[in-house]
Amino acid sequence: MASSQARILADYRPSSFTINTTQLTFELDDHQTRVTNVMHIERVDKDAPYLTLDGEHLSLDAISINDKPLAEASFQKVDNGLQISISPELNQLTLTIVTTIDPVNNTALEGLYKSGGAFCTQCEAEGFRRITYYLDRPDVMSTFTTKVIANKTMYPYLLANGNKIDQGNIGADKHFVVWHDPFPKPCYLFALVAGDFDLVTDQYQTASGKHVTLEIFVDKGNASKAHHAMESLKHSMKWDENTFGLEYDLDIYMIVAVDFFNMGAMENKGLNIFNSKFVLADHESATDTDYFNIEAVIAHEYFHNWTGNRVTCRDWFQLSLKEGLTVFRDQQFSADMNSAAVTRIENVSHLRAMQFPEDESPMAHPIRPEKVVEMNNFYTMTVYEKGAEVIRMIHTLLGEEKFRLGMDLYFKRFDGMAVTCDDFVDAMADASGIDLTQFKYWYSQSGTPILRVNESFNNATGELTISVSQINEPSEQQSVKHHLHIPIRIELITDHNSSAHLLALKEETQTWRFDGFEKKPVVAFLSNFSAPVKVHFEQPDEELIAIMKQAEDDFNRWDAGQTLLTRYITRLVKDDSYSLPVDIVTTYKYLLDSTLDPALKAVALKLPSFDEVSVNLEQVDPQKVIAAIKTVEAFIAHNLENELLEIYLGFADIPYANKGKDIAQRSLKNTCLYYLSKLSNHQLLLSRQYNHSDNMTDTLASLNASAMHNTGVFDNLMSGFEAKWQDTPLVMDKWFSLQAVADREDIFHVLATMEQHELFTLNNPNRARALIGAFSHRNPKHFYQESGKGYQFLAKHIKTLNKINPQIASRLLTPLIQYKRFNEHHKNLMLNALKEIAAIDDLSRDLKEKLDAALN
Ligand code: 7ML
Ligand code: ZN
Repeated sequence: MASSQARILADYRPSSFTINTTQLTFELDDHQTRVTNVMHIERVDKDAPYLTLDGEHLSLDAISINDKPLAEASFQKVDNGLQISISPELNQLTLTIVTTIDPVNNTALEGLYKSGGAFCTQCEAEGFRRITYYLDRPDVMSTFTTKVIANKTMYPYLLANGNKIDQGNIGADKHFVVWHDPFPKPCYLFALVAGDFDLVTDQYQTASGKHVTLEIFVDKGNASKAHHAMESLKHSMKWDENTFGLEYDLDIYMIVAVDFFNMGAMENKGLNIFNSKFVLADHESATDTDYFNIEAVIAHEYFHNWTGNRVTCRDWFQLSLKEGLTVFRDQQFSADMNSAAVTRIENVSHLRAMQFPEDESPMAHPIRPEKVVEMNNFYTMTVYEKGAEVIRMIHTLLGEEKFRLGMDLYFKRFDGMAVTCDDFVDAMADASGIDLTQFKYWYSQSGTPILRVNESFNNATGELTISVSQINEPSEQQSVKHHLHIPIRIELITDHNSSAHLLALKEETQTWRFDGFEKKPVVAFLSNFSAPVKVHFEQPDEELIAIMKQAEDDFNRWDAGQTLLTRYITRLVKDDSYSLPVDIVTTYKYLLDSTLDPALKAVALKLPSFDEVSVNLEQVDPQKVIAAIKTVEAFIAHNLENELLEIYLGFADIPYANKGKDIAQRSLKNTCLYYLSKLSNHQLLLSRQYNHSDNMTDTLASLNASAMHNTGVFDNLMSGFEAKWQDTPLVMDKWFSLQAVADREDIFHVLATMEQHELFTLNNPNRARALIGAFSHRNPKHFYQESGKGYQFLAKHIKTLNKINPQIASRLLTPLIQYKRFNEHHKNLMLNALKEIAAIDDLSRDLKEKLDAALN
C-alpha cells in the first residue's frame, strides 16, 4: 500500500550518501526485464549508519557490496525502499543491485513501460524508483552509463541518454548498445527507449561551430509528419543562442514520439520523450493550434536543457525553479515566432480559466509548495503558469538587459548544481542591484491577489490620481499574508496620444499622480497583464470601449473587451431580462472594419469561457452562467450578421497555406462561422465548409460549431469523419472530443456509445482525456447538469482509472474538487461524487491527497 505521509519543505536535509557513477544494464523483456545497477557510492555524512534507497514495484534478485553478496541481516525492505547498513569504516563502496520489473503490466506509465510495441521510460518526478533501488531525489547527481540488450528484429533501435559508446551482437537474435552521458544528472532525467521506428535526421551547427545530430523517432509510416517538429527544434536552438547565449552541449539530440504518455513531453538529457500528439503534424490531420503547440512543446523541452538539466532542482518543492522559468522561456519564444499579442492573450486567458480556480480550490498552493504527499499532484497550473508569471514579473521589474545579466549570473553560479528558487531570485537581485526581498513572497503565498483601483481627476489642475490597494485574502494554509511587490503597467489614453508607465506596488495602498492633462485620460490598467492578479476597477463602460478602440497595447484592447463582456454576462446572470446595450456591437463594427490583425479581431470576438466568467462570481449557478453566455453569443450573431458574413465569405475559399497571415485569417473566418451558424439561415455554411475544406483547422471548426449548436448535420458529418480517420488515433481523439462537447439531450447515451467504441480505451491517456477530460472541461452545459449525471459520469471513470493510471485519475478530478465555488445544489452533488470516489478501497496516493484536502 502506497504511503501517504506528507513531506515538508522545511524538513529538507542533504543526502547522507552520493552516487558518483551509475552503470545500468537492461535485459529487456515484456514481463521480466532484468535491471543490473552498479553504483559507486560515497558517504558524506560520517555518522550515517544506513543507506536508504527508494524502490517501488520492484522484485529484488541480488544485492552485493564490493562484489560480496550481502548477508540477509545487513539489509531490509522498508516502506517503499531498502535500508542497507554500511559498516562505519566503509566510506566508498560499489553497490550492485539486480531487480526484475514487469513493463507490460505497468499501466501507470511511470518507470519502464511499453507503449505500443516499444519500451520507454518516464522518470520525473519519482518514477526511477520503479526501475531500480536508488537515491531518487534531484540533488543526487550521477554520471550514467546505460547498456541496453534486446531482440534485434523487434527492437532495432536501443536508445538512452548521452553519446553511443559501444554496440554489438549477442548470439543470433540479440544486440546491445551502450550509452554514456558525461553530464552528471539526477535520475529523474534518465531515459531509455527500445523499438522499431521511422527516423528523421537533420544537423545543427551551434554558434560556436559545434555540429549536433538531430534525430526524431516516430512510429513507422509517420516520418512525413515529423518535419514541423524538426523545424521547431532548430528554431528553438537558434532562439536560445540569440536570446540567452545558450548552446546545446552534446553531439546528439534525440526525440522519440510515443502514443502512451501521461504528460506532454519530457526533457530527459539528450533523449526527449514526447507524447506523439506534440510531434506529429501535417495540414490534413493537424490544426493551426496543433502546429502552434508542437512548436511550443518542442521549445519547452529543448529549453530545459539549461533550465532544468544543467541547473536542476534541489528538491521537488523547487519544481517551479525549472518549470516556471522554462514556461516563461517557451512563451517568449512563441511570442517571437508568432503574433506576440495573440500569444500573450492566449496565455492569460488560459491562466484565468485554469490557474485562478485552482488557487481557490482545496488544493491551492504557492508556486513553491510546502507540503506534498504525491509529487505528481504538483505538476500544476500554479507551479507552471503562475510560476511563469512570477518570472515575467522579475523580467518586468528588471527590464530585458538586467534580466539577461541575471540569467548569465545564474548559470555562472549554479551550472552543474541542484539549487533553489531563492538561489534564482538572489542571482537576479545580485546581477541587477534591484532588491527582490519582498518579491520573494510570490513564492510562498498562494491565492490570487486582488487589486482595487480608484481614480480621480482634478479638472482645475489637470491632475490624475490613481490609488491602488492590494488584497491578499488569508487562506486555510496561510492565515496571515504579506503585501506583495507587484509591477503594474498602465497606459494613460487621451484623445491624441497614449503614455505608458510602470508602477511598483509594495504597500497595502499606494497613490500615484500624473499631471498635465486637459481632460481626464482613460486608464488602461495592468497592460500586458503585468501581474497575475484580479482587478477591481469600477470603470465606466464607455471608458472600456475607448480602451478597446484606442489603446496602444493590443492586450489592453482585448482585455477591455473581455471586461465589458464579462460585465454583460454577469448582469444577465443576475437578471435574465437585462437588455444588452448596443455599444458593444458598434464597437465590434468599428474594430472589424479597421486594419487590425485578423487574429486579434478573432480573439476580440471570442467570449470569455464558462471558467473565466465563473471564477469572478461569488457563487456559481452554472446553468445561469451558460444561459447568459449563450444570450450574449446570440446577441452578437444577430446584430453583426452582415459584417460576419462579409468577412466569412471574403476568406471562405482561400487555399490552405501555413503562414502567419493565413493562420490569422482562418482564425477570424472560423470565429465568424461559429456565430453565423447560430442563425438557422446560415447553418448550411457548416456542411459546405466541411465538404470543401482542404485542412484540419477548417474541418474541425465546422464540426465544432455543429456540435455546439446542436445542428441536424452533426451526426452525418461525424460519420464521414470517422470513416476517413479511423486508422489515425490522434485524429480520432479530436472526434472523441467533439462527441463529448456536443450540446444534445442524449449526451450520456452518446458518451456510453463512445466508451464502447473499438478505439476507445482508458489505458491510453490521450483517449481518456479526449473523451472524459473534454466532457468535464469543455461541455459545461451537460457536465454541470442539474441532475448531477455529469459528476456521476466523471466519478465512475475516475474510480476505474484509480487502478489503471492514478496520475490521470487525479488530473481528471480537478473540476470536482472546485465544488466550493458553486451553489448549494451543485456543491452537494459534487460532494456526493467525491465521497463515492473516496469510499473505494486501494485508493491511490494521488487521489487520496486531493480527496483528503477536499473533504477535510
Ligand atoms: C508544460 C510537462 C509535464 C507536466 C512537461 C511533465 C515537462 C514534466 C516535464 C509545458 C509544455 C509542455 C509540457 C508541459 C508539462 C505538465 C506539463 N518536465 O517538461 O515540464
Ligand atoms: Zn517542463
